[in-house]
Amino acid sequence: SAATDHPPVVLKLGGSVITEKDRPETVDESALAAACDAVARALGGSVDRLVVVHGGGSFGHHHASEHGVSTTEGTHDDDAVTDIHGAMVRLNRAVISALRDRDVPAIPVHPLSLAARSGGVGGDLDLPLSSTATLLGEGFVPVLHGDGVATAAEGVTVVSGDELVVELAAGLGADRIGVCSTVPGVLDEEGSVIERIDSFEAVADALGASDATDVSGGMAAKVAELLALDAPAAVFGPAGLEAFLRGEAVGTRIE
Ligand code: IP8
Repeated sequence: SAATDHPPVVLKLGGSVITEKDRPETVDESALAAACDAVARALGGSVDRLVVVHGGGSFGHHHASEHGVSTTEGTHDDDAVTDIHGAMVRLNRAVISALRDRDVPAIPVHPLSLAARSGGVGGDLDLPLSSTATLLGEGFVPVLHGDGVATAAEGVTVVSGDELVVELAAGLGADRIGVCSTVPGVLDEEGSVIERIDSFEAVADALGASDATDVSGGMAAKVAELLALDAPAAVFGPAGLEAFLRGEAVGTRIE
């Protein structure tokens, strides 16, 4: 396995946190700056090793939907792949440069160049981790992102940042996982933050899924995947990032 001596923190920065959702390919500069400030303050202090994953926001998603590409619908059109991947690389550059401006040794890792769904849609994601693990061991902060991914029988499909987080956390033996989204945590039916989720049944109950078979998409599926990991996870909003990095309990803890 690619697990390292120093288990990393895996942090997802939601695409809707760091971009302006309604304006194509627009970074939310102040949100990105605040997130990178928090990361820079934590590194070398409360956080020893860190992997960052970011989502697509207004970069990846509109190109993907324009070309009819999703996690299950692929394309064989290289123009479509270039549009989607190109937009994600542009966002990745913005994230890397905001981190490097704060002396965080951030290095891009592009999933399209590494990963595959060799068993097709619904099969396991094959994400070789030796480059990420070695970068981590050498003191860098690898920054991955939602991207296109080679998919047997489909051409190229989308791999979401959330899927990457789960693979990275399992494969690297993460210490803890943070998912920074626009909401302050996993919300119950009344809109209050659920403090702790510790069982699959609790996920379904809390999120109002009528039975286990409903737990197939959206937040419930995300929570179920995080629950299956060994490491504790938390889902929180931008205001909780700093405290999460300090190791404090924030948002919804999934453990
Ligand atoms: O925002 C998807 O990543 P997500 C990125 O984490 C693309 O779902 C390429 C649409």
